[in-house]
Amino acid sequence: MGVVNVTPDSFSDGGTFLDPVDAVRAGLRMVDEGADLIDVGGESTRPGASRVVASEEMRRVLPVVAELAAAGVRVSVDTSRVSVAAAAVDAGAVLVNDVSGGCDPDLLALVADRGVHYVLMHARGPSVDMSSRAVYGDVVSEVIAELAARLEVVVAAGVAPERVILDPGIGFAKTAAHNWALLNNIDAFAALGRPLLVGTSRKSFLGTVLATGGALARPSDERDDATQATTALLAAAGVWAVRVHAVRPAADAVRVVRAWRQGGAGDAARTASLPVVVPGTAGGSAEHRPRLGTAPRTGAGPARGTGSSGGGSVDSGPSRRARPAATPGCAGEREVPW
Ligand code: PMM
Repeated sequence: MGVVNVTPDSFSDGGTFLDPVDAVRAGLRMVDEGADLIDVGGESTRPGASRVVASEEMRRVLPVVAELAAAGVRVSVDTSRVSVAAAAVDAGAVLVNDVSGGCDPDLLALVADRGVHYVLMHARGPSVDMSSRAVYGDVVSEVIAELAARLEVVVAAGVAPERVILDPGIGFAKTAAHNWALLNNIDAFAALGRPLLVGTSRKSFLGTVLATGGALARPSDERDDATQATTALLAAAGVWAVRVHAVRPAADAVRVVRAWRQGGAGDAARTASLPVVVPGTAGGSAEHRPRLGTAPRTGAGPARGTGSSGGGSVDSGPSRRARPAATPGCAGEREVPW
């Protein structure tokens, strides 16, 4: 998954793709370099970031989503807002990447109705004060338990379980030590029974590890080599996808891991990472095809749900949908903080 942040202030690529022409060009280049998905975001989630208004977020992402989708690119929209997600899906996005952890029932209803894929990322609240929530006894078991609880809410809201991808939320309400513990125990997430997406790219815990003599963290634009180390290890661990800014070296790392496992057979043909079902059509497959590893690490899937919403149109949402009464793991407010 290649990242295109159409923001002035993302820590990793802020200001680089503010012009939609540059953003589209970057997304197309990432696809050429091996990305299966392009994640377009219009709101920075760096620690301490304030939210932008929905109209501005839409203004930033929609032209980019529309143009990439029209060019045949599988587009993911990085948003926790239902209005932005709805417009992006209308413009051709096939996946909603929700860093709020599924806190807005309306967003979940949209995902269910439109039959798009959904990334459920672990977070404990909005970026503005997430550092204060980085308090765990055992971070691995707590993040897994909190993700499992959120997954139940998501499925109860009518989202087909096979369309959900989980993400431990590296850096979101986590210290560097928490991030390393999660990565070192990434296999434990197989118990959740869903594919995993992991985003380590250029994050500050890598900069800290790479600090030299004067103890200054390596700046974000010099963390891509370290990111490739995490990509290789995550691919070897069998995760479904990594979310990266520098696509070519990540794609190379994935191919090397695959060749390593297959005795040098390599990666002759690109495989689709998403079983894309175009909303409103009956086509597509509901099966999960792991992209990075050779062995699915999905464990036993959640018992609920049949995936029958796949390919459904706006007005054909599943009848089992229920509005969740409580949203454990959410800050309690919907639009602000999320
Ligand atoms: N990280 C960022 C933004 N969106 N989405 C998912 N699913 N997982 C992540 O780890 C994640 C994300 C922050 O990184 P950026 O500012 O470079 O986009």
